[in-house]
Amino acid sequence: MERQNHGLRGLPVWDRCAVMGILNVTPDSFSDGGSWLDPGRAVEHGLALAARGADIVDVGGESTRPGARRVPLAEELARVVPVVRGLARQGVLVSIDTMRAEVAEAAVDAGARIVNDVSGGRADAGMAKAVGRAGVPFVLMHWRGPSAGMDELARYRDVVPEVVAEVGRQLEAVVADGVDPDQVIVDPGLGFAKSRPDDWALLAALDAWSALGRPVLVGPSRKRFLGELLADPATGELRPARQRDDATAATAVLAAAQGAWAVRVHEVGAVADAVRVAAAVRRNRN
Ligand code: PMM
Repeated sequence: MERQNHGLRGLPVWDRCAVMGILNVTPDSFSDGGSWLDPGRAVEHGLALAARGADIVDVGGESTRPGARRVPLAEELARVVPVVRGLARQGVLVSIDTMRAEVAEAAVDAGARIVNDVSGGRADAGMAKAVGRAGVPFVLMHWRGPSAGMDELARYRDVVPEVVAEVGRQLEAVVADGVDPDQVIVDPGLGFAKSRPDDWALLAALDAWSALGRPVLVGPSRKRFLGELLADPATGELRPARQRDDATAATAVLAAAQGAWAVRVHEVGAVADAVRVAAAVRRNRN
């Protein structure tokens, strides 16, 4: 049977691509902002995600949508820590989606077992050291700069090798700061300093990441490249974010079929089935 854990310590071994359910405790995330700001409701939603098949619940307190402004540290802590604690107490495997070392540390103290940093350790000079001390798995996403100006940073000659190389260099940087290389998960960062063609090119070429020898997480959920693909042919209007879940499930199948370690999604039900289908096909390939 295929082993998908890649030696990550502190995590279960899944025989398929894992499903990471998204829990944004924010007023302004692009597709679910404002839905789960109350900690009690957020914990309930996290439990529902787990019940529907999320292997991991990713808790975030700061929106990273294009143009988003930073949230004060105290506000981010107040949003996420009670939710992480509430879910961890009930046995949910929680990851913390943050660019701040202090939030990562507080979340790990509250029971988070993965740190997911969309800046890959670049936004906060203390992040890699904090993760190194905690010893938990670290999601290192490709990032070129803050959300407020990231669309202007989407300039590539050959996006796939450039993104892989930049993540490779950042992997070396975080390891130099104390992160165990065997605990790193890499992520192409769909939608972050990427044009829509860049997103498709990256989704189509997940095998390129084998050069780094690390598990790959992909976050396609409800993103704009799907909204554009499915735009109304008559008006050109983008498919609304909450009507992109079927397309998200399709991207999850494609990612899982290419050997992704995990997919990060808002609506887990169809995706939980989809990754099992992809695993069955992979097991039957010659
Ligand atoms: N995308 C978003 C937030 N966090 N984390 C990782 N590792 N990869 C992603 O692609 C990613 C992320 C933005 O989406 P959201 O606002 O719907 O959570």
